[in-house]
Amino acid sequence: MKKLIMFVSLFCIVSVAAGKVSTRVCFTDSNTPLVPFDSNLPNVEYPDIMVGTKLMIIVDSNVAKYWSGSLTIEGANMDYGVLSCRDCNEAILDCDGSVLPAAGERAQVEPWENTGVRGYDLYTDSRNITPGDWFVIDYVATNIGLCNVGFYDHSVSPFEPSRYLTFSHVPTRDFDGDTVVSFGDWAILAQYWCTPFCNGPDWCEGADIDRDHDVDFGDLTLFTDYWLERTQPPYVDYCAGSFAGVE
Ligand SMILES: [Ca+2]
Ligand SMILES: [Ca+2]
Repeated sequence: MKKLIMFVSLFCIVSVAAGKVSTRVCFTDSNTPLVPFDSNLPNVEYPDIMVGTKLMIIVDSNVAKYWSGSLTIEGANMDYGVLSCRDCNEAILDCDGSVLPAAGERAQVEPWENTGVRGYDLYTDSRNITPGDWFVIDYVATNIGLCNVGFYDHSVSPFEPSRYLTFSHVPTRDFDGDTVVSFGDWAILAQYWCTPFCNGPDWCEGADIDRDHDVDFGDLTLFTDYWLERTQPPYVDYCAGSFAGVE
């Protein structure tokens, strides 16, 4: 019996270590990974990000095999986040810039949209595929709340996501809209310090971060948590190999 358990355990380890197509997420401005709370759970939840934050979702693989899948946002989730591809050729519905070299020369990223769902289908080449980063799709947080991005592996099911990537969006601290949380935003917070009459939708230019109608130490704490972070930063290349292995 003990040998059987050992064999089954070994088999499981080998299965997990076998070929795998996964996702990882990075901030667009710095290639810094956004590390999930627990990458081993079926659905991957990420720490809070500010509204306006731009991320990259990279689909990578440790095997060289043909693969197809999708990234989608559906239903009410579309009110909170938006996916986009790079260098979209609308005439042929293909996004060259979202295809990375390891996916093969003829790999494709195809945008599509139906009622209540928008997404991108991802196809590797049938040849010349190598392990590594295959595709990159951009994501931006557009509203306060949760957004579930569906990741489909068509070899598992073309109809049900293999997992959801869940992003949690909190109010921006970039009150002056210059894409970085810095002294200009600090000045706005100071301007409203101890103001007791903040109301939506303005919330004292956003300085009442916790939306409790005043600007006090609670807001200051929430503000400093994001000091010098960026929202919609300049475009940079995808985060090649910076954090392989995290789903
Ligand atoms: Ca700012
Ligand atoms: Ca407040």
